[in-house]
Amino acid sequence: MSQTPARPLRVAMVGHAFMGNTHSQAWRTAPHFFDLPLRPEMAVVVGHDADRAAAAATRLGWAESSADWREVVARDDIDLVDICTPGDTHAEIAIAALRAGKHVLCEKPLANTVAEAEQMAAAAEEAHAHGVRTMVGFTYRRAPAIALARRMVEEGRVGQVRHVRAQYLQDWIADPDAPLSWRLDKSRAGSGALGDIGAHVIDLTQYLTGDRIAEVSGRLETFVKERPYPAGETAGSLGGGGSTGELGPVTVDDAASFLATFSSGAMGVFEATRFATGRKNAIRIEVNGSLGSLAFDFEDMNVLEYFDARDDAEVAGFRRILATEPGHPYVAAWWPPGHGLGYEHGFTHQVVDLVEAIAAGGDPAPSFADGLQVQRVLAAVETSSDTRTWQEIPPR
Ligand code: SOE
Repeated sequence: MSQTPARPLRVAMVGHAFMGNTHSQAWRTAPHFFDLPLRPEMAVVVGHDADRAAAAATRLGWAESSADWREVVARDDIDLVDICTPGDTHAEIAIAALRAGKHVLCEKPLANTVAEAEQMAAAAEEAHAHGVRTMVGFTYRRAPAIALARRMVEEGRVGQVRHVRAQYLQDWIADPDAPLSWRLDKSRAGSGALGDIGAHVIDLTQYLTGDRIAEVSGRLETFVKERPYPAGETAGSLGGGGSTGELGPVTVDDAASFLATFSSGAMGVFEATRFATGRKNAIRIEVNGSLGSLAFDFEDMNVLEYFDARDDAEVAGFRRILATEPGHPYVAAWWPPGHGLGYEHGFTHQVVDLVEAIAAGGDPAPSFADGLQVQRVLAAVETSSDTRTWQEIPPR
């Protein structure tokens, strides 16, 4: 059991829906399984409706609630602001928090536009000089099998990377009657499948390869252009003009695909869709190198497949590594071999890595600068789709 560390890290979380739930369970759990150098205190949860924020505080384990993020961000007794709101509010909250000297953890994608992401990265750089740190919530990096894959690439086990194949497949709006939500509204979400889930595989593939995407040729599609407003919602609350029962516009992509060239020359094929009927949260990544291959599928997230091209042909084949050994990243803190981890553990590991980096004065990754680079790739895919041209992504 961990000793109680002396210094607290007082956290304020803005937003308490799906991501707020995952982040809350991470803040609650991390100190119980990992020896953290700082003691997270779940100080205050913020939501725009005071009653719902108060209920969320009780349900999720926050000491207080507030309906005013500006007042919370300005408080002297808050050290870190955790942003779990839709993308249209990320920049304003993050920049205010950084200027107030708070560390910031921000959900992905970093922002809705490159311009916002640039402002956030600039604010982060300025604050960094005063010891303030930032992180973007690309949590899948912290699935043990993915972190193991990164380690194996670094160790040279796949040699020179030639192909990267990445898919993020969901199907939650394949039904044309699935209602509108903020995720289908460009003014709130920035983009659709591209930014919501494509951003994850952009980050993952760059993390795994240690390389960056240098150019893309993409295509976006919106299959269902109008959907019903959700029951009980006024159209106005989703930025439309109709009333419950009427159809409103979908202003984001349903699916995105793109070809990519990494700066090393490796070729990438990417797909992000909410229309892959039957696929719920399938993040599939395959890396083919001169010495071997790695393959991962989040729907079997404790497994990493590895092919070693140096094996004798007669016995060669993909081996199925169960990434649940104590020597695998993050696993020693949890259960005995074979018992497996889930989606939520990535968020706990995110808290652990962030708290350790803050305490050590290190640089948490992915930082806002990394988030900005992903944002540039997203924008390049969109421009490419609009103009039917290849688009280069400038190095930082
Ligand atoms: C919805 O598509 C979503 O919740 C994403 O927003 C998350 O980032 C992903 O982890 C799961 O799917």
